[in-house]
Amino acid sequence: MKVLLLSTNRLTVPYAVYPIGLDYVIGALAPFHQTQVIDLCCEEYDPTKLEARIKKFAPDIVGLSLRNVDTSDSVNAQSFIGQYKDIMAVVKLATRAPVVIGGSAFSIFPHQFMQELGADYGIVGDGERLVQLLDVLQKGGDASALHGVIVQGPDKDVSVAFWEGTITRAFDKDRPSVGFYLKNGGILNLQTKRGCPFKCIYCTYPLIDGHGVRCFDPALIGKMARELQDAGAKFIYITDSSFNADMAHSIAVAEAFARNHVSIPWGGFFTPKHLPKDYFRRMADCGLTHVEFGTDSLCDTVLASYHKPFNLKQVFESHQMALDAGLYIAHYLIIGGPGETVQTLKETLDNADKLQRSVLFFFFRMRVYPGTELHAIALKESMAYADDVFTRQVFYQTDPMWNDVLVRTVHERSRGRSNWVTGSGGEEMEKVVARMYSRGRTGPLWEKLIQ
Ligand code: B12
Ligand code: SF4
Repeated sequence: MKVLLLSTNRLTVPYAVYPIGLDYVIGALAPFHQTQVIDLCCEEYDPTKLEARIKKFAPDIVGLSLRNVDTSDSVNAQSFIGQYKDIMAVVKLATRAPVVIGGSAFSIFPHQFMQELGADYGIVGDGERLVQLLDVLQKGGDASALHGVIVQGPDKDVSVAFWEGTITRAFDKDRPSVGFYLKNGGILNLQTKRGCPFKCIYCTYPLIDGHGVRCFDPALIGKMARELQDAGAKFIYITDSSFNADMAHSIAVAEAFARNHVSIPWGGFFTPKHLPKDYFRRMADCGLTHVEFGTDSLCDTVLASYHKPFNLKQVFESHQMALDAGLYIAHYLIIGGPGETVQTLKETLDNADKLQRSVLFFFFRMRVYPGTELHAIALKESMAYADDVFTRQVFYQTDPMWNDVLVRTVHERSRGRSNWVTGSGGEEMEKVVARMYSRGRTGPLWEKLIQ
């Protein structure tokens, strides 16, 4: 079949992100089907041109990749649902081929997206399973019987489903869109495993990738990293929910980078839990440069309330180890979730002062997603706003006055500190990053803010 895959993400905050998910979808489809990718991040959006391109390819099936529902940032709030509806309208105008939707945004809100966009099919979880859906469609079978697949029509219960075949990434350096990412920051990304074993109250990641950790073969990952470098990447971002969730695997991957002579800098998300003493030193020896800690709070009471798998002592120890290894460090904090009070906020800000040489990204309030413990808490606390978390970008709140206090307190304390950033920085940060990329700078660039 001729399969058109459309990456609908056009967000360039904090920077444009290579649509790695489609590489995996193509990896599963490639031996059996002809695929073409249109990446809407790489060009000025023009519905007429898009319609013409779709007509020219004349697909038998269209796959829409939906990455972000919204910015998940209460200070720079923006929803993308309207944008996806517009794109869907163009697709429908251009072709009568069935449309399948998938991607992280879809996996979080499958029923809602099916209804809003009027797609024919949806795949929750691993997109590799598109190959199974196409097989059923070609044979005239019942697609709704496939686990993790939704069809248009009456709602059926659906939960994340995984691909049990070999996971293969079909990265093609000659795909026209690759050049766009190389020119705009030079960051290409890499996945080394799927899933996260932890259970933080607000987190959607288990809805997308599951709780079970599925590690990829380090030898293959090392080769892929080298392929990205040879294609011209200037930085590799590891997309795993938590790179060190499986400590031994993360070390094996880093060593595979070294064996494959990967010499460009790389980074990813880490959990500041108990680490072997030489962990970051070994990582740094294999080229790791940027550590992004999903810290959330610097107060033990709040960490416990958020169900984080670490305590404050471990945050400071991990930070020090990363510092000693000469790494750039960022901490992501979520202010105002369940358990936050004036006192806990003060404790977090006082402790933030003690974290030397790092960037702190402050997100205010927690975005409420269905299927998370936070959603159950919000409903239990009778928060009227918690029943429509899709179309409204809903954030946990106990009292609106309290939210103002949070934001004001952090803003006052962050005055004069360029390394304390609100959310992902919004438009202002987007402009600065774009300007630096146009002058040839590469990588995530947040390290420039370190004081
Ligand atoms: C790594 C990451 C980042 C990194 C990306 C770095 C980089 N260079 O890649 C950084 C930190 C920069 C980042 C930024 C943001 N992120 Co982010 N990020 C992630 C994370 C952890 C992994 C994404 C990833 O690459 N996964 C690996 C690939 C292989 O998986 P995938 O894309 O989901 O694709 C699979 C399936 O979804 C499916 N699939 C994909 N496309 C299609 C298409 C079809 C047709 C089908 C059938 C299937 C299918 O098949 C693929 C293979 O199985 C996810 C959480 C998660 N676990 O998914 C959040 C996540 C995607 N991010 C999210 C958000 C909100 C953001 C930001 C908007 C935050 C902000 N305000 O700054 C920005 C947006 C950036 C941008 N320009 O788009 C949300 C999106 C959902 C939502 N809440 O709206 C997520 C889900 C986290 C969350 N809070 O819930 N992010
Ligand atoms: S460690 Fe990170 S990815 Fe894992 S559950 Fe907690 S917030 Fe989610």
